[in-house]
Amino acid sequence: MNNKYRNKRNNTSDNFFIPGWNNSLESAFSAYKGPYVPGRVAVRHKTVCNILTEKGEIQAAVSGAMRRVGKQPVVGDFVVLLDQSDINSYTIVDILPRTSCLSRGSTGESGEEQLIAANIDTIFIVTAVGHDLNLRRLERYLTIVYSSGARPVILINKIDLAEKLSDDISQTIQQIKDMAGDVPVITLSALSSKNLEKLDPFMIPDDTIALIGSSGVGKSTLINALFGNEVQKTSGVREDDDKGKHTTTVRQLFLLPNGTIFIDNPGIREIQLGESSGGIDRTFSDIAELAQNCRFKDCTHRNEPHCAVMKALDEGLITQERFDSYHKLNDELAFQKDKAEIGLKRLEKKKYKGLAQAAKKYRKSERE
Ligand SMILES: Nc1nc2c(ncn2[C@@H]2O[C@H](COP(=O)(O)OP(=O)(O)OP(=O)(O)O)[C@@H](O)[C@H]2O)c(=O)[nH]1
Ligand SMILES: [Mg+2]
Ligand SMILES: [Zn+2]
Repeated sequence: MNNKYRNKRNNTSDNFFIPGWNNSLESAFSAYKGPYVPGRVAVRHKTVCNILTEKGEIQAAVSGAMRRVGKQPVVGDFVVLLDQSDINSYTIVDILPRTSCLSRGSTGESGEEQLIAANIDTIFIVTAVGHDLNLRRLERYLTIVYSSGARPVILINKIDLAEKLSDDISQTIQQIKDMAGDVPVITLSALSSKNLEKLDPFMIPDDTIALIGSSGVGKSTLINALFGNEVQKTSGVREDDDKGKHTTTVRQLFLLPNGTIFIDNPGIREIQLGESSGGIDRTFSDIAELAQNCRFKDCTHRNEPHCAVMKALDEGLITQERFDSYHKLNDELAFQKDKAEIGLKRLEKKKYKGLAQAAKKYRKSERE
């Protein structure tokens, strides 16, 4: 089938398409022979997903076979659907290979990764002038974004609140820029549209952009500003009592008229690192580079002799805060890994118990 057809953007009312569809997805999908159609997950509810297909937006649940192996689609996933539209039914039977996958680690007991969204090209890490502006928090976000495979961009919103930038704020912004290295850092105001045009280079048709950040930093306001009308509800609360209040509760995919795809996310309260080890090295590339000169290959930069990282700390080349933050994130990662292993073992035990019980039941029924 013609890939252009699936991806067409001359969106007259009966002309639907799959946002972000491309040739490699087309060839992955061509392995499916039978009554199958592709689609992209726009919203995930508890039991069903809203999916954009060439026939429009439909709802579908995940097949039993997928559930049994723990395969769960997330927003942004391209999926294969069993098309039984004659009886008004679609079932998700597979997930096409992901190019990127954003996870915020595990918050539950099981230690399983919590996937947020998939197939994202660019992630806007949104923070705002005020109490959210924090170097250490941004290091954390950068780490999970780097591990996702998407390109990070840091947005400092609500710059209108700092009409005349106080020394404090401009100093923090400079520190963020220094920390971010090659990552673009853009100050803007979603409310007054100041510097909104600086986002133009990222507004690439067929690219998918996700917004993440704390609750109340203005992610949905920014989406509305980019769309030029209200597509998302925003909170009307005052600056100082918006803490912990979540206005956006559903993760959702939007299509900008130029063809760029946006995913708005609920505010993240707590970011865990999950499997982000590669992300740490990229976020702390200064430390990773210094570490090449440590005497021991597996130097942990804590108490080993001839440690280039500790030497740089002594000489003031890296700050104590950054050094501490590096260790804190690494410790956390080690903890998460342990937890994931324990969780996995527990899960296996549970599965085994289930099997043993089933076998017992079977043997009993045999005897009867
Ligand atoms: N002064 C100022 N206020 C802003 C700006 N952008 C957003 N706000 C306000 O900040 C509040 C929160 O905005 P939202 O867009 O709902 O924040 P959010 O990040 O989507 O929050 P959650 O959906 O809870 O994650 C609202 O009252 C907005 O009007 C800005 O650039 N300047
Ligand atoms: Mg929101
Ligand atoms: Zn070292």
